[in-house]
Parts: sequence; C-alpha cells; structure tokens
Amino acid sequence: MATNRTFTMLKPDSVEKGYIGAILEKINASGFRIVAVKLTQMTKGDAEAFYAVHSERPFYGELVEYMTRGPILAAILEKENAVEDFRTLIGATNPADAAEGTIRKLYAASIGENAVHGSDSDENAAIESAFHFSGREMF
Ligand code: DAT
Ligand code: MG
Repeated sequence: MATNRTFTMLKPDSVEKGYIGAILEKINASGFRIVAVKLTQMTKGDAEAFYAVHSERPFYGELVEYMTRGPILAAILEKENAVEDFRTLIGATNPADAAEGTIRKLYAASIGENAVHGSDSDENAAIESAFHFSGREMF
C-alpha cells in the first residue's frame, strides 16, 4: 500500500468543546503524520462549495450553518492507506452507529454534529487539501 495523504477537519463542535488536543493525540497515536495544520473559519460560500455534493439533501442548510459557526482545525495527514485507515479511525457518520474507540463514538454528539471530517477518496483528499492549504503550508 502506498504512503499517501488524507484531509481532515475537526469541526466547530470539537473546537468549542476543547477536544482538539485529545483528537490530535489519537490521530498521532494511530500512526498519522501531520503534514499541514491550521485553525480557520469557513465562510458560507466555502461550506456550500465544500459540501456541494450534498446541496440537494434536506440537511444541507443546517450543515452549512454548523460548519461556519466557529473555527475548525484543518489538517492534512500522511500514512500508508491514509484515506481508508482514517475513515476507520473516525467511525460511521452517525456516532450512534460508530464502533467503540472511534473518534465519532468518543467525541461526536449527533449525525449532524459529528466532530470530524475525513476524505472519502484519494481524489477528494487532494481536492479538499488544496481547498484549505497552499503548497507552502504543506510539510
Ligand atoms: P461523512 O462525513 O461520514 O463522509 P457524508 O459525506 O455522507 O458523511 O455527509 C457529510 C456530512 O453531512 C456529515 O458528516 C454530517 C452531515 N450529514 C450527513 N447525513 C446527515 C443526516 N442524515 N442528517 C444530518 N446531517 C447529515
Ligand atoms: Mg463525506
């Protein structure tokens, strides 16, 4: 398996509740290297574009409101099989369905406010990383 990268956001609820340290510790302990990291806040336009694939879904408006209500921690992570392994680490979209020990099981409140984002493909990881970071911010 190739060493590769994924993109994550610790969403506004994680930042508000003070979970950044604990979640980054878990990410590090799971073998991911942080390639890029920053606190940033998405504008309405940013969130609408980032989640454009969900624009016809009934929760789209709430999702955009949630993702823009405060800062997020955006990061790029490197590991063998990064995309798939990170999706395993974060758990199911709905924390009620997430496996024991996953980030969403431990830290997410609901399907709408589910603590963390993880890219779902190598292609989307590259697109999402470029959405938030310039080349000189990646190490
Ligand atoms: P994931 O974040 O696990 O990739 P997704 O891409 O299907 O999940 O959806 C993106 C986000 O949209 C998800 O993290 C939370 C929100 N969302 C998804 N399904 C939802 C639902 N049924 N009700 C409310 N919010 C939902
Ligand atoms: Mg998704």
